Amino acid sequence: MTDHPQQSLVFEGKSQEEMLAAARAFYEEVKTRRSVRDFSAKPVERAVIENALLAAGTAPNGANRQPWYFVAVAENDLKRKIREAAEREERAFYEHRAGKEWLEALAPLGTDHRKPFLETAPWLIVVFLRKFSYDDQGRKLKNYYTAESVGIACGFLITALHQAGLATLTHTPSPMKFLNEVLDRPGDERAYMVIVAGHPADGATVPIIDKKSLEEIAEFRE
Ligand code: IYR
Repeated sequence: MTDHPQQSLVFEGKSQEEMLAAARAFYEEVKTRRSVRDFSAKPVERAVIENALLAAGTAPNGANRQPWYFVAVAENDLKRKIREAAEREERAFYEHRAGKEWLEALAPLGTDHRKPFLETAPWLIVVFLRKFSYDDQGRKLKNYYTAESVGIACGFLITALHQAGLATLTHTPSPMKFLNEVLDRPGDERAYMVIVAGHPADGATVPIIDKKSLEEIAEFRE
């Protein structure tokens, strides 16, 4: 066992009925989330984003190194720079890098290199992955399971934003190195994802797609 200080777990249990009702209600809620590509310019107050980021920061992660850093961008000039750089990368992706199979997979989504939402949406949350931490003396420490940890934090973030009543898009321009430059982040941080957040535009549409059934994604061995 460890010498590290411990405290009693604070855990609110539920009855069987409450548990099933809560599990169902959560599913009903999260299944209404859709990736939105058509945003309104309607502002979202910073405190909403702050709380969603606090929720993201509670994610389980390797050795509690919390290997993430979030830059929440609302500033118009920065959003424009991000859009311009992302569209340059995306153009190269759609014209050269993607290949036929990938383009076919994307066809139902109707995406192309144009990313106007990067300027229209009130918030772009740029998520960085930190391969290393630094202790009080500035010594470099390895972080662990960084991709898993940051992925989970992004899941929390998207879910927090959704339940707050916001639309999101997980955007992954590739390569994302330009984000370090535009946002002045150190070279040992890797841009992981851009989460676009705001209100959907009036009349926004989303592709008709379906989710796999439980039988397709899971099995039980009891
Ligand atoms: N990053 C590109 C392409 C793209 C890739 C996947 I996989 C998607 O699910 C959606 C888009 C873009 O943002 O257009």
